[in-house]
Amino acid sequence: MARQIMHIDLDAFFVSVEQVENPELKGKPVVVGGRPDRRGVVASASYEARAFGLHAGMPLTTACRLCPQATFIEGSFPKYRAASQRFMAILADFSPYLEPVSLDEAYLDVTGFESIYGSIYEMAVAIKKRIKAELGLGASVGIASCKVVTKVASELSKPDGLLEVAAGQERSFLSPLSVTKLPGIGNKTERVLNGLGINTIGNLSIMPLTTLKSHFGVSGELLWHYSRGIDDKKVEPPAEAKSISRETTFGQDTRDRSRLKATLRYLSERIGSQLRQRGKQARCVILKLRYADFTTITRHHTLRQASDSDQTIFDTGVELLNQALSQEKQKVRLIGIGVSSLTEPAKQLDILDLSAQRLERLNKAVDHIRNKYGFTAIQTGRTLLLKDLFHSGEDGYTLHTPSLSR
Ligand code: TTP
Ligand code: MG
Repeated sequence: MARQIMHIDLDAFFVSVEQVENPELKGKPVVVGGRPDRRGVVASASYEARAFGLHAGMPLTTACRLCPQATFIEGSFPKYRAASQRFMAILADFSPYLEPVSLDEAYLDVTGFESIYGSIYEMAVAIKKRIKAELGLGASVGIASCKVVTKVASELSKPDGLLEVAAGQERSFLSPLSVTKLPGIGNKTERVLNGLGINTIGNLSIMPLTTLKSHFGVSGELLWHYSRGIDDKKVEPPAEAKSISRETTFGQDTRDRSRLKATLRYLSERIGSQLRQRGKQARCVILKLRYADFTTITRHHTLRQASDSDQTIFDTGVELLNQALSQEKQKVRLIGIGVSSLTEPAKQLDILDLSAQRLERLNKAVDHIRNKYGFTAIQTGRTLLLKDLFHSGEDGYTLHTPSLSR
């Protein structure tokens, strides 16, 4: 039996959440990502702003030049995360076969569900209605027999769209569209394809498989299948994250050790708190630095014993930072820290290791207060310095990252 899959993606997600909170922004050019005089890029642009050429990833300064009348909003990740959780909960009510892809995007396997809703199309209408009624947000939905076609269809139908591609029509639906509509085709791949005389997905679908493989390796095979509307991938529940990382860009490049360390301390605390919330420990700590000339390096260190302690993550990060700075004289533009090789916590702490037990109790107490009163309710001496660097909100400092990641 042919599968029936939906791809659901919220329209101008971050901006729309702001418009729900602030209805006078509806119907206007709005940008979330930061104030125009700051460095950074557009995270989300309203469709009215897109009419001026604005899009995600564009530097804010360019966005402001093209559309000075737009409202620029810093954005608040916790708000978007909360909206995302409610969005996913609505989808999970419709089918248990849910695969969240990002905050505002998910696949739903709905094979056989037409008996409940009359048709899959009607089911999609019901999903859109609930999202609108409960969250005030617009969603676009693609329906087809495989994931890649649903994704192209939802994108094509935006905003507030609904597009169903009938079984058997996958290839003819894709054929006239530009190759850039296929997921995974960035500027570089597009240039190579154009060089081969391929502009539409139809052009791509008649290329010999061997030609595509010779240019793109295994991805060539994937492209060849996609172009014919073939994608066997299942809708799968999310795998557990294999790593956690946090990073931020500085307002001004710096080599000031106390600033760098204060930021590292804050990021380490956020990671420690995430680890403990998920009941995980990490074996590997990774430091990321981007220097003034945009050179980016990562350095990692494997711990002898897995840990979820802020202090251990921070200490390891500082060691890696000192090593890196001794080899490079440039100022730092971005600093990030991450952990990987996540494991279940060791069953029992060594009962003789009183300091480890004390540390665990302290971490628990801090997490408890932060869950109740917000992340900045407790600050360590070192992170207090950050007050001058970042805006402090209820959920912590607002970091400057292109994706507004926590
Ligand atoms: P998208 O779904 O790609 O974009 P969108 O929802 O703003 O607009 P639409 O789907 O209607 O085209 O991304 C979802 C959110 O993810 C977006 O609102 C903001 C965030 N995001 C970033 O922070 N940085 C980015 O570069 C992109 C593409 C998205
Ligand atoms: Mg979206």
